Amino acid sequence: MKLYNMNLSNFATKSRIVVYEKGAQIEITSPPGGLKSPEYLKINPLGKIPVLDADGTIIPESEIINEYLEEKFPTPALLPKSPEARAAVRILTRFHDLYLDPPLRALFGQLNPKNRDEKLVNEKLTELQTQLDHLESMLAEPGNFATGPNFTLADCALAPTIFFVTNLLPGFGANAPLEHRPRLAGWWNKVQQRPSVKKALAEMAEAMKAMMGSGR
Ligand SMILES: N[C@@H](CCC(=O)N[C@@H](CS)C(=O)NCC(=O)O)C(=O)O
Repeated sequence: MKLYNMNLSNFATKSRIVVYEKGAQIEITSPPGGLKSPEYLKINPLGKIPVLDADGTIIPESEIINEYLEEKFPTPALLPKSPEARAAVRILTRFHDLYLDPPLRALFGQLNPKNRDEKLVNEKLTELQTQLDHLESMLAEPGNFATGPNFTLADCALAPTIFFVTNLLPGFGANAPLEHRPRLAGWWNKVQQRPSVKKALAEMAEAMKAMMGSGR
C-alpha cells in the first residue's frame, strides 16, 4: 500500500497518524509531479492529498482512508465498540472536516501581512473562534482524549488542525486559542504526548519551517 502525502497538509497528517498508530507497512510518498500533474490527476482527479493506493484500489478523502485503515488493521482499535460511542467519534471527525477546517484554510492565503485582506481575515478569525468554542463544548473533560479515555480517530482528525491553529493564530494577532478553553487546552497537552501524534506533528513542524523559510 502507498499513501500519497505532503507533511505540511493537515488532512494528510490525519492519515499519517493512523498509519503510525497501526504500525502498518504503508509506503508514504509525495504525489508524482505534484498535486496537479497529469500523472497525479489520473490517480485523484480532484488533485488533493491524501490518497491511499490500497494495492490498486484508490481511496481519496482522509476520513474514508482512516476508516478503511481501521477496518483493514483493527489493532490497535481507533473506534470504540458501541454504536453510540462510534457516533461520538464520527461527530467530531465530521465537525473537523466540515466546520473547523474551512475558516482556518481560508486564512492560509493571508499569512503575509503585506498583502492581507483584513476584512476577510477578521471574518474568518471570528468564524474560527466560534468553531473553537463549539469544539470546547464537544470535547471530553480535561484529562481525556477527544471523546473519552481512549485515543480515537477523532484525536487523529483534530490534532493536525489544532497544530495549525496554535501556530498560526498568533501571527494574525488573534486571541490565544487555548485561553479560556480548558478542555481544548487539556486535550492539546495530552494528545501531543501520543507517540504517533508527536512524530506526525514534528514532520508538520519541519515542513512548516521549510515553507516559512522559503518566504511562501
Ligand atoms: N476532504 C479532503 C480534503 C483534502 C485537502 O483539501 N487537502 C489539501 C491539502 S491539506 C489539498 O490537497 N489541497 C490542494 C487543492 O485543494 O488543490 C480530505 O479529507 O482528504
